[in-house]
Amino acid sequence: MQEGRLRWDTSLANLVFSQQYLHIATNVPSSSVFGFGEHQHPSFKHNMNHIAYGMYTKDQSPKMYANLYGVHPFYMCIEKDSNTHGVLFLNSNAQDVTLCPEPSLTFRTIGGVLDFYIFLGPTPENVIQQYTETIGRPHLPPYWSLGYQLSRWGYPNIGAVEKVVRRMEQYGIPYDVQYGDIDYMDRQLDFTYDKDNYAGLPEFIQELKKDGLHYVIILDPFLSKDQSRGTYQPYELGEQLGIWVNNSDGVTPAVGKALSPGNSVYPDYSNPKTADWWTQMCVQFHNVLPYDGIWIDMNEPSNFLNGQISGCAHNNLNYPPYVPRISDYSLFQNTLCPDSKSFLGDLYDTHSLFGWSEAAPTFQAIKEATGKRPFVLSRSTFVGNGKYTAHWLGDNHAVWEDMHMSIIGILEFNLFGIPQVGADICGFYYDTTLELCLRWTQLGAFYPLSRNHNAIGQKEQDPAVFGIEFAAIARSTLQIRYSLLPYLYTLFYEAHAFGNTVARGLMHEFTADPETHGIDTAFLWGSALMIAPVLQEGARSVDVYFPEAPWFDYYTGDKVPASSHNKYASIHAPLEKIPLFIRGGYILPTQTPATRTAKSRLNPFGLVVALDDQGEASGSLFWDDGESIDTVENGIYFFARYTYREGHLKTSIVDNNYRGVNSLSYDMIQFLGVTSRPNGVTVNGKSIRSSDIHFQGNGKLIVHISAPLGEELDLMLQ
Ligand code: MIG
Repeated sequence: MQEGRLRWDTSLANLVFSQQYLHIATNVPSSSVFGFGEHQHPSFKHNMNHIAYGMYTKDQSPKMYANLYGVHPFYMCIEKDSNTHGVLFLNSNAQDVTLCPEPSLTFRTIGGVLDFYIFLGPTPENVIQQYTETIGRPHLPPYWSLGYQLSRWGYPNIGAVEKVVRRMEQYGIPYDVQYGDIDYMDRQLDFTYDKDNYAGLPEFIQELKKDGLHYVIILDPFLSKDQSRGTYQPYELGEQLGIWVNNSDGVTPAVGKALSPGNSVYPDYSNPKTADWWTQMCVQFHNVLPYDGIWIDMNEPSNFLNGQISGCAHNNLNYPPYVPRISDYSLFQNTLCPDSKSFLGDLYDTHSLFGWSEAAPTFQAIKEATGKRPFVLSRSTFVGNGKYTAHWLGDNHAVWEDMHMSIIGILEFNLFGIPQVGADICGFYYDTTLELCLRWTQLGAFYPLSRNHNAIGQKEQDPAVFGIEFAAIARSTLQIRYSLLPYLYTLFYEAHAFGNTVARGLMHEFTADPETHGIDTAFLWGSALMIAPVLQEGARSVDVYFPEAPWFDYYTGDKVPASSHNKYASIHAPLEKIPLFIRGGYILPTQTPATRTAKSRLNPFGLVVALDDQGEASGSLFWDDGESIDTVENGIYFFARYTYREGHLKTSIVDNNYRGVNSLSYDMIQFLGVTSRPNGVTVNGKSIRSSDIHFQGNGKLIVHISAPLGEELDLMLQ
């Protein structure tokens, strides 16, 4: 980091600091600016041509430039010398930021204080490590939640779910999680299930579990207040406790209209009493429906009315003098009135914290109910949500453009410290098409959160519904995901322990190459795996940019020729293939896939050793039981570091406190970029039979071995 470099120069405009209008503007050192959320916009690297983004949580299907479900006033800027810094504006009021070509940023908010944090990097990864150190590191997800997930709104009954489970099985498509959307509920009432259409749901969930599947249920943050007395305990108890968001009088509950029948009240999760009640309701409901995880939806909070039933009064909170550039310039469109009262203050100040405040009590509830590591999927998020939840990008459309947008969203949420993120694979609204859904399944196999979901009324779009050819492609692509899960899980460990991103833009790794700043059609898992999906209908090739580094084709092991470096090369991508590349210098742990992670976790491990130009590589593996609470904090895990140099692959076991490794072994080591066939290979001093050594002319060498995972491996190429 250079001394005396100016990253924030606020001499641009006057500072305004008043009760309901705060304004500060700054020049920034370059126009390579990333972040601010949650929005859909056409490029990861922001357009600085007078673009304004509002930030105020809103139930709104992704729409260009509009404020969406979450609020993240955080950006990262790559300076001219490629040092990178990040800035958080910690403020929960409705606000906007305007990006201008000077380059400059203008922040306007309508409350709170000007509370800025600057993270000096100097690398993009360092920035996110420092940012998440401040706001809370992402939780370690349960291993099963890294498996493939299936959902839809509109399974009419349990039989429809059964049918999907069966055809997934029939085609052997890897799959770990089934969701229950609001269809499972009795009239969309939280903490109930439909005893007609979903009769036997508890037993059904038990059956799924026996089969290694997990079941995640949706819950909405509103409770119907209009059920007959004595029939809806969650509401009655909450009413007794007085835990709802209140009207401006601070006493009477704010009443809106949402999914459930009648009118609804909203739990005020910022009140510790509400948090306790919610946790208790979720725990109690687990005795009825043995769910594994919880999906919290509509927590912006969403309301089908604009404000309360009685409307919003004409005052400074509901109609502030300056309304930021948010949709419809309204603070109460499809939500409660800003003058409503929460425990922490007026919704005017706390509105965008609603979903965030629901996260910790839901996380806690799953811990208590299951005794296992929680999985919470939240639609609304704020700064710090990653500590408790995953996120999906909301109600997208089954159109090609939204596939591209999903990459941008995923990269952004990795900047926001919520690395377990994905978009609805194949699209939520509209009927998908076979080719779109196929390409999206391929891309979605590499979302950190890989979930196919769609809306009621749309056609079925699970990967088993399109017939045998589609199913075969989905199977083989998801098998790649499953075989790489040990690598992905290790990245999640690094995110949890050190704050690294999981999915990252090429610019994180090749910051000095300005071409990478603008790339959002390809992305990386960690440092070592590049994913370059087909994003266009009819395309059978992808133009892939190869930054200066050794790259190997994942499928063949062929080395990308140096003549293709620092430029775009056309890569063949027939329907059955998503282009993938492994970066030289890295070692990736793998495992033989299975249709469930419960099974794949017992399979033999492998290593992919991709050599750099010096013939060296390194990597690591984090492993634990995948589901216990706080394994990292309690040190109950296995961690190995791998290095390869001068023909010598070595493991050093750094932590060895997970007994489960004792029944696991390595069965294959793959080398990429080997210059010639070795004369022999030894493992821990013993020679490997030559029939177990396969060398391909392109530098790919496969060695079949049998060695315990829990012991240090010492492999020599002679
Ligand atoms: O009014 O639960 O974004 O994923 O399927 C719609 C039904 C409420 C919105 C979510 C979507 C979910 C749907 N929900």
